[in-house]
Amino acid sequence: MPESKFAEQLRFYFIVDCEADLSVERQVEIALTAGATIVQYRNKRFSGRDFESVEAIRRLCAAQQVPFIVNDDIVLARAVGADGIHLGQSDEKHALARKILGKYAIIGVSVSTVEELEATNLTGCDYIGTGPVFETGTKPDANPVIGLSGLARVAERSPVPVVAIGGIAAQNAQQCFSAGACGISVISAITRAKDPEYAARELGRACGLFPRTLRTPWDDEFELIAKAIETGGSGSEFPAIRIPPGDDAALFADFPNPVFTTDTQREGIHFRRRWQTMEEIGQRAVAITFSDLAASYAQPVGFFVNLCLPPETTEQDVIDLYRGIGRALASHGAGLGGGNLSSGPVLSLDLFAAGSGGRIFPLRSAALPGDGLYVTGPIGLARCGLECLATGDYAYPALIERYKLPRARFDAARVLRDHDVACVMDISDGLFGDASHIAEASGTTVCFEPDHFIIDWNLEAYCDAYGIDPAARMISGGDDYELLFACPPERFEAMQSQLPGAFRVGSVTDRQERSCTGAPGGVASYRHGKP
Ligand code: TZP
Ligand code: MG
Repeated sequence: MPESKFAEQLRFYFIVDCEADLSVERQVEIALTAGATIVQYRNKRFSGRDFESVEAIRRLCAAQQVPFIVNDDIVLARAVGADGIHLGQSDEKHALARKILGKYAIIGVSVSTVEELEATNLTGCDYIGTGPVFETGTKPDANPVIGLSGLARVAERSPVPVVAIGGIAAQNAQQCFSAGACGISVISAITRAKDPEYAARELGRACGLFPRTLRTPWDDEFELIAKAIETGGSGSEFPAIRIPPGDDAALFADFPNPVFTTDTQREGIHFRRRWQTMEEIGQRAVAITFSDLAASYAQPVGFFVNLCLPPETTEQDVIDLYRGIGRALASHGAGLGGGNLSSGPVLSLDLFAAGSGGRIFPLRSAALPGDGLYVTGPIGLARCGLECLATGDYAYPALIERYKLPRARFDAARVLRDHDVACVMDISDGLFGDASHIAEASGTTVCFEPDHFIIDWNLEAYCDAYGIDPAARMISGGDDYELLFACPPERFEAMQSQLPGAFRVGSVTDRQERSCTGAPGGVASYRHGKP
C-alpha cells in the first residue's frame, strides 16, 4: 500500500490511560508536545462524569490538527465530535459507525492475526491495529503475543495501513516499522514511565518526528479583532467604503444597483480544519460568497464575516484566516466592511457580500425551451479533491486545489453579460441540483447530454483509478463554482472563443414530468439535510 498522508498520521498513535496517576489531559499534552500524530480516548469504565475531560482532549487535538479517535463507543464519538472510532474484533459495528459518524470519519479495527484479517470485512475501514506485538501489562484480556513476525505477516497482507500495538516503546519502535507497520501505538511506555515527558520525546524521535509547541487559545477579544482587521485589510483603502470597520457600522459610498448575498461555512459540514490551513479557509470563504455575485453580474464592493470560534482556536488561527480573507478581497478590489467574533462549538463563518449590479440581473427563471445549457469550465473536480483530502490520497493536487481554492468566475460572467445571457447561476451543490433549480424556476425541463461533456484529464485519471463514471461525477459533484447558464445555441457559438473551457451540458425543453432527464441512473447532487 502506498505511503499516503493518512498513513503518516498513524505514525505515533497515543492512547490515553485512564488508570494512570497522570490526568488524561496532561498525558495528551505530553504526547502532542512530543509529536504524537493521532490520539485515542480509551476508557473501559467511561461514565458521564468523564465527558468534560474527553471534550478537553478533543480540543487539545483539534488545536494541533491531530485526529482524535474514541475507542469502541460510537455514541460518545458522535457526541464529542471525534474524528473517528477504533473498534475491536468483537464489535462488528463498522457499518453502524460509518452511518452514525459519517463518511469522513476515521474507522480503525483491531486485527491480531492473518486468520482474523481474512475473516474480517474491512470494507469502509481505514486502518487496523495489530498486536500485541510484545508482552503488555496494559490489556489483561489481550490476545497472545504475535511478535514481529506475526506483525509482518499481517502487514504484508493488509489492504489498509497497520498500526502496531502492545508493549511498544522507543527501543522497539523501529523494529515495528521495519516489520511493515505504518505506525506504533503506545500507552504505558508514556503513561507509566518514570519521566513521561522524556519517554514521549524518545518515542517521537524513534518515529522520526519533531516535538511541537502547543498552540494556545486567544484571550483578549478586542485586541484580537484589531489585529485580525489589520491583517485582513481595514477596507479604508477601497473607495466604496467611506468608513471602514471600527465603528458600529461601515459607511459605504453610493454604488449603482446594490446586490447582496450571504453564505455559511461550517466545520464538519463544508470543510475540515485538518484538510486546510486557516488562510485557505478564509480565501475559499470569499471566493464562494463572491461566486454568487459573479452569477448575478455584480462587481464585489464589500465583505462582512461573522466568525464563531471553538475554544481551541488560537490567535494565530484568526490572524491567518483574516490574511486569507484579505488576500482574496484585495484580488477583487473589494474591502472588508466589518464582522463579529463569538465563541461556539465549531468553527463557523457567516458571510455577507455587497456588489454593484450591472445593466441586467440574470435569473434562474429565464431559461427558455430551445436554449442550450452550458457550463463555463470543468466540473466534478472539487468533489474528487474533497475525497482526496478525506482519504489522504495526495496523487491529484489539481483536484485538491480545486476544492480548496475555487475561483469566482467574474471573467466569464463579463462575457455572458456582454452577450445578454439572461439565465445564469453558479454551481455550488452540483450540476444536477443546480440545473433542477433552473428547470423549476423557469417551468422547463433540463435534459443532460453527457456525450457533449468535456472531461478534464485530472478528473479522468482520478475516476479511472477509483472506478467512477466521470460523467456521473460531473453531474453530481458540487463545489466547483463554475457558472451554469442557458441561452440559444447561436449565442453560445458567438461567444465561445471568449469562454475557453466552456461546454454544453444539456438542453432546455418544454416542461415534462421531471425537472431533469438524461442523468446516469442514481445520480443526484448534494442536498443539505438529505443523507
Ligand atoms: N490492544 C492490544 S495490546 C493493548 C491494546 C489496547 C495495550 C497496549 O498498551 P501498552 O501499554 O502500549 O502495551
Ligand atoms: Mg449560488
